[in-house]
Amino acid sequence: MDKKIYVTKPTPVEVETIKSMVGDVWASGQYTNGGQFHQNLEKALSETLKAPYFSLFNNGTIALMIAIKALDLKGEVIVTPFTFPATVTSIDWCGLTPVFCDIDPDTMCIDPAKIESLITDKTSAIMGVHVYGIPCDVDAIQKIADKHNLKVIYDAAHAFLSHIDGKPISDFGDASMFSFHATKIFQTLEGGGISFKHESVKKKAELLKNFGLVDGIANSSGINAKMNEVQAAVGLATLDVLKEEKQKRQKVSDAYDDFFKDIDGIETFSSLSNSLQYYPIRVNKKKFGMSRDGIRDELEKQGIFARKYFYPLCSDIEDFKNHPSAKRENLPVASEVTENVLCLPFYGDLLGEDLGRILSCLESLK
Ligand code: T4K
Repeated sequence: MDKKIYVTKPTPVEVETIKSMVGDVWASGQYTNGGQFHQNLEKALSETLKAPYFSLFNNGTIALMIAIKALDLKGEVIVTPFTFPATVTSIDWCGLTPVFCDIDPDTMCIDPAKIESLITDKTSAIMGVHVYGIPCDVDAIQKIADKHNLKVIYDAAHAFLSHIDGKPISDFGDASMFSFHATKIFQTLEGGGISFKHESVKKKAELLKNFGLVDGIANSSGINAKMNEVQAAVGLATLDVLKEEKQKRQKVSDAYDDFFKDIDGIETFSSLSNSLQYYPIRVNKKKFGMSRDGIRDELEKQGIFARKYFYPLCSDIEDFKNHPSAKRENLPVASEVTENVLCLPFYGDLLGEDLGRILSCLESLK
């Protein structure tokens, strides 16, 4: 069989560059706790994301939990079920209750029109996900939050390069979390970052991520959520190659768009997202003649591993499924979308033979 093609591949950095940077970390003798690489990366990302109050963390999931704690959220958080489990489990791990809200059929993000009916006297926040980097309806969400005095957190795990009419995605909400997992276009092996709206909340998060220590003494209930120096070094090296990776991914995205433009029953989303993180398609089985699962299986037979991000819904997770908001009848759009979306392989190195293989396999399914 031909070589396997996976849904993604880490953004390539020359191994010699990594060896040299890790060598520098080693030579410095400072491996973690906010060393020079951490400081340099935090500053560089703050500039890249145009996020003045930006902090680094050891992964995106813990970063979300820190955002919840730093904003002092309590009770219930209204959240989309169409996301990676980490969005919802971070709420649960902080001792809060996730309340599921249906999604918009066009953007697949939380539907603002369905939020207000879920607000109770226990609601403290709305957590939207810019899924696949497609921005949530941030204005409508903020209006609801202002009216009911709620905080807004965005899970921007997929939205590193996203912007709305030229405004950086980190401008919206009280906090936006970016994942720097190895599968993300900008990566630090594991890692995450948060852009905060207010400096005071960033300062609190900085304490929480380092055991709550002030001058070596814990004065609040913190945790260890620090990014280490090797992660930060990988991040700095990855930033240097980001432009090239973006250009290549844009070409892959254009090639997919071109292929799908005349195909009935396949919807694409590149016009809604500028994150270049995933290439999702939505399959209309009746019109295309084959289901999402059918396409996935056929690709797999050829060694091409597309992924059902995000199936099943988070509202189907055993620990959450008995909450009234988790009932399928309350989530009709999400229930439909989760059955029909498939993320095709998407990364710069696909250009050429591998992309050709995927397209000819898809061609044979038409
Ligand atoms: N919120 C949202 C909306 C998220 O999507 C995520 C994570 C989070 C929060 C949490 O952020 P982190 O705590 O992770 O920072 C992957 C990632 O592990 C996860 O970060 C990501 N979302 C999720 C959508 O995808 P899996 O279980 O699908 O990963 P895995 O290991 O199957 O990797 C997918 C493919 O990538 C593999 O088939 C091959 C390739 N790959 C993967 C790794 C790890 C590589 O080529 N090299 C690698 O090192 O979750």
